[in-house]
Amino acid sequence: MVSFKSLATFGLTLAATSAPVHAFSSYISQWLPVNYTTEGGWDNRTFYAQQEIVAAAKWWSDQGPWSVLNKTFTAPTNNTHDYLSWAPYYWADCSNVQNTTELTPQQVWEECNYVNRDGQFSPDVRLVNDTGNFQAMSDAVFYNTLAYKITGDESYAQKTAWFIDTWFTNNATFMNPNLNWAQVMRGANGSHGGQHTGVLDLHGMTKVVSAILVLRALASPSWTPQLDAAMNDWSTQYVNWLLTNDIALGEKAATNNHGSFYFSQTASIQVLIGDYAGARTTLQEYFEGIYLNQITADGDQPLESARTRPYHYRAYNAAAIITINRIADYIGWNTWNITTKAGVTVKEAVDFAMTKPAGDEAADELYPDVAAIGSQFNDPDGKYSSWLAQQDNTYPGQAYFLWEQPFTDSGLKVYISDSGSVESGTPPANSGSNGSNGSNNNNAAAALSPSPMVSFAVAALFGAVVAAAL
Ligand SMILES: *[C@@H]1O[C@H](CO)[C@@H](O)[C@H](O)[C@H]1NC(C)=O
Ligand SMILES: *[C@@H]1O[C@H](CO)[C@@H](O)[C@H](O)[C@H]1NC(C)=O
Ligand SMILES: *[C@@H]1O[C@H](CO)[C@@H](O)[C@H](O)[C@H]1NC(C)=O
Ligand SMILES: *[C@@H]1O[C@H](CO)[C@@H](O)[C@H](O)[C@H]1NC(C)=O
Ligand SMILES: *[C@@H]1O[C@H](CO)[C@@H](O)[C@H](O)[C@H]1NC(C)=O
Ligand SMILES: *[C@@H]1O[C@H](CO)[C@@H](O)[C@H](O)[C@H]1NC(C)=O
Ligand SMILES: *[C@@H]1O[C@H](CO)[C@@H](O)[C@H](O)[C@H]1NC(C)=O
Ligand SMILES: *[C@@H]1O[C@H](CO)[C@@H](O)[C@H](O)[C@H]1NC(C)=O
Ligand SMILES: *[C@@H]1O[C@H](CO)[C@@H](O)[C@H](O)[C@H]1NC(C)=O
Ligand SMILES: *[C@@H]1O[C@H](CO)[C@@H](O)[C@H](O)[C@H]1NC(C)=O
Ligand SMILES: CC(=O)N[C@H]1CO[C@H](CO)[C@@H](O)[C@@H]1O
Repeated sequence: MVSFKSLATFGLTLAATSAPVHAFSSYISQWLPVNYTTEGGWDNRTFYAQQEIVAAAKWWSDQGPWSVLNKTFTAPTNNTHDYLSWAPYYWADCSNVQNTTELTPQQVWEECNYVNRDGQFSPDVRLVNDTGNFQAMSDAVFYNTLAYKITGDESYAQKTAWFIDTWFTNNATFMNPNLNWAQVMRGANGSHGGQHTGVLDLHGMTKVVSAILVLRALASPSWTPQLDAAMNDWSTQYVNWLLTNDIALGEKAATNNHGSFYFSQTASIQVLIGDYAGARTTLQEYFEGIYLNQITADGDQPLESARTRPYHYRAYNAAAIITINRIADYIGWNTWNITTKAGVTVKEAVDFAMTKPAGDEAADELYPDVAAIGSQFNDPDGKYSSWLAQQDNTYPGQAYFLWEQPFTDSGLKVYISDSGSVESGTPPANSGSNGSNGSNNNNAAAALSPSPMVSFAVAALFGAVVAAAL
């Protein structure tokens, strides 16, 4: 039932400032096509997407590094290395407590009952923010790896290695390789233990893993043999937890997006440690298991449409399936045409999702899925590109346009603004962007870059703002 989403909404509530800020995208789920990324030589239509990626890498980097030790709370073990998160959609209802004065936060967490409000974030849930920090780390790793390839500047790879070391392997700051305390149920009637739904908190591992595969393939000096060995060691322990622990197996049994992300996360880590046979078994279990009932003949994903935020959840599960297909690609198994019981694939799931209005949900969550299907299935009649062009006339400047190729830019003109946002058209004459006025260029990355770069004044502002949330 439970998922987590929209740090955007949450961060804005808690930390809004007056400064307008550009939100760099945090994609739901990605698996970089490793050979395509490593080989480079991309079509120059991706020029602005590349610039956007470099700006995003810088923006995320300025906020790091991140560690589970950053939080001021600990799990009930008192072990500072334990990952901890609270159940996101459970709200305190203190009507069971006969209090005559305000309760302290601690009393609320212990004495009040907690009630599920699907899709709505409990206001204080990110006081324990390992979830947000992991997401930020995974995005920083993802964008910095791409920026490294784009610019050839080793400092981006150094950042990637630093962020990975700090979160996973550094002796002082590492996370224990388990999720025993994820999405903990608080309250008088809560279990105070981790729930299987919390395994979803690390679904962004696919971004980290595919980035590491790229660094390995590029033989980056920053990705040292020591770090590689330490990360393999961590991953071996963690995947063992995923494959055997009861909490993890509960998530594996989930039939909706939770199950899908269990399989994408697990298979990706098996690939990282070189266990391709294990990865294949994991993927096969998905395609012969929960996948079969996830998409109906009309392309609906009924388990997602039933939720309080159906547009988000359809895009979310489709993103998981796309990632699963890409991991299979990596180990040399083309699964894109494997059908559900109803005879359809993720293509039909995205087709269906495209027909539904976003309502008050974030419309752009679906765009990377649409581009993925368009590039993977060649978009012969321009259905996906013309839909995207209608929804977002800046899409050729969005990061995903770099790796969702081949895919047309629909002839759209874009540029990257001083703050790093993708804009439609050509830059205003006196804009600081694109070299016409270098005075506000504070982007070290651009300065170091051997390739032509826009000058970005990327503001390091309040965190939290992510366009395409989880
Ligand atoms: C790539 O496109 C950009 C933007 O249109 C242009 O400035 C640049 O010269 C192009 N580079 C090449 C190698 O064509
Ligand atoms: C989070 O922890 C890392 C590792 O100790 C540290 O370098 C970083 O400054 C911390 N971040 C914050 C915001 O405290
Ligand atoms: C954790 O610390 C608290 C407060 O000091 C203590 O009451 C509790 O017994 C400790 N838990 C464990 C598992 O050591
Ligand atoms: C009881 O505590 C809750 C939580 O602090 C608070 O919202 C509520 O107003 C309190 N009740 C009274 C009568 O003070
Ligand atoms: C906790 O109590 C609330 C209010 O009575 C109820 O709605 C909820 O289902 C309970 N949760 C659990 C896990 O029992
Ligand atoms: C790691 O930390 C532990 C305890 O904090 C210490 O005993 C051990 O020697 C450290 N290992 C390394 C390689 O620094
Ligand atoms: C990626 O490149 C490697 C090395 O050239 C090759 O062995 C592998 O088959 C390629 N993978 C895919 C999915 O094309
Ligand atoms: C699906 O199968 C068709 C027919 O064999 C093939 O042309 C197409 O390339 C396949 N799609 C993908 C994404 O592999
Ligand atoms: C260049 O940008 C700076 C900072 O935005 C601005 O103050 C200045 O007027 C601009 N100069 C020109 C020639 O546009
Ligand atoms: C949670 O972490 C993210 C990423 O570091 C940050 O942007 C966000 O502001 C944090 N949320 C809160 C409530 O601190
Ligand atoms: C389209 C365009 O004008 N691109 C330019 C942006 O700025 C960089 C660096 O100043 C130039 O190299 C690009 O040609």
